[in-house]
Amino acid sequence: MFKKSLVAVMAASAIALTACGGGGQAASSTGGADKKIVMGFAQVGAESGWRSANTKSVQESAKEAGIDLKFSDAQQKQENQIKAIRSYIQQKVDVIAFSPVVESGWDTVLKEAKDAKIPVILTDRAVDSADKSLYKTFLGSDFVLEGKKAGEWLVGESKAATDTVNIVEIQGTTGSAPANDRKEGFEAAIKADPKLKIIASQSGDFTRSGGKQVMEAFLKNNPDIDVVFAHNDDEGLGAIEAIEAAGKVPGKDIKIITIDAVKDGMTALSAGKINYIVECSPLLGTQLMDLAKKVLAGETVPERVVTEETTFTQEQATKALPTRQY
Ligand code: GYE
Repeated sequence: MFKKSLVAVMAASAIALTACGGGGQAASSTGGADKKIVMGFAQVGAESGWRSANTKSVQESAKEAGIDLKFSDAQQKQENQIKAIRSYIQQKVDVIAFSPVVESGWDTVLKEAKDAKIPVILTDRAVDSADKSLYKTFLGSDFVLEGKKAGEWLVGESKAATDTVNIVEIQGTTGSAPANDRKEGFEAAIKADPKLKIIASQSGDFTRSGGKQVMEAFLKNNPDIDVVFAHNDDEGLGAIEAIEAAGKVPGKDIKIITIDAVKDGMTALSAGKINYIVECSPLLGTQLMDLAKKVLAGETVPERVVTEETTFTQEQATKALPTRQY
C-alpha cells in the first residue's frame, strides 16, 4: 500500500521538479526506494479533550500513511516547542509539523528550519510571522468564525431580553491564535445588540481547572452573571463545577456557550448544563499526512486549508452523542 503511494509520490515529484526547477526536500525524502518519510510533530500539550483527540488523530493517521512520527509534548510552553523543533532540525527529519502554542515569536526557529531545507506545516494554530515563506501551509479551523457563531447564537437567544445581558468570558491560552480570534469573532457578533455586555474576561488556559478557578473568581465579584462564553469545552466544564458549588444551576440561572464539541462537552450540552457548542474539529491527522506527502513531492499545496465545522444545540447534541468519535 505504502509502496504504491510512494511510487505515485515519486512520479508526482518528478513532474513537479521539472515544472518548478527543483527543490531539495522531495529528492531527499523519496530518494531511497523504501525510505519512510520522517515527520517531527511538536504538540502543544495535553491540556484538553480536544488536544487528546488531536494527538490520537495525528498518531493514527501517521501510522496509516506509513509516516514515521516523532512526537513531543510541549506542556503548553513555547520554549519547549522551540527546543523540540530544534531537535527535529538536528535529527534532519523530512518535515516538521507543529501547533504553535502562541502566535508570536517563531521567526528565528522557523528560519533555522528553512535554512536546513526542512519544510514546516502549521496545524491547528497559526503564527503571526509576516514572512509566509517560513511555512508551507496552515491546516486548521477558522477561529474568528467560531467566535462569531457563538456570538450570533447569543444575539438570537437574547432578542426577548429587556435588560442588560451580563456576559463573562473565559479565554483560552493568552496569546494563542484560538484565544485571540475567538474573542475577536465573538465581540464582533455581539455588537449587533447593545444589551449584550462583557463584564469580565480572563484566561483559563484551555483547562478544566483553569475554567473552574476563573469562574469562582467571577462569581465572587459579580452577583449578576447571565452568560458564560468559554473558549473551549474544558473551561466550560470547569465553570459548571464552580456554578454548581455556588448553588446556581448551569444552563438555567447562567447560560453557557463553549467551543469544541468533544464528548464531555456534548454530554453536558445534552444534559442541559451547557446551552450551545460551536464545533472545532481535532481530526486533522489525515489531511496533515496528505499535505506532508504533497509538500515533500514538490507539489503545490494551498496556503490555507480550513476545517469544516458545525454547531450544536442541546437537541442536536443528544442526537449526535451516540456516534461521536471523541
Ligand atoms: O479549542 C482547545 C485546545 O487550538 C483549537 O486548543 C485548539 C484549541 C481547542 O486546548 O480545546
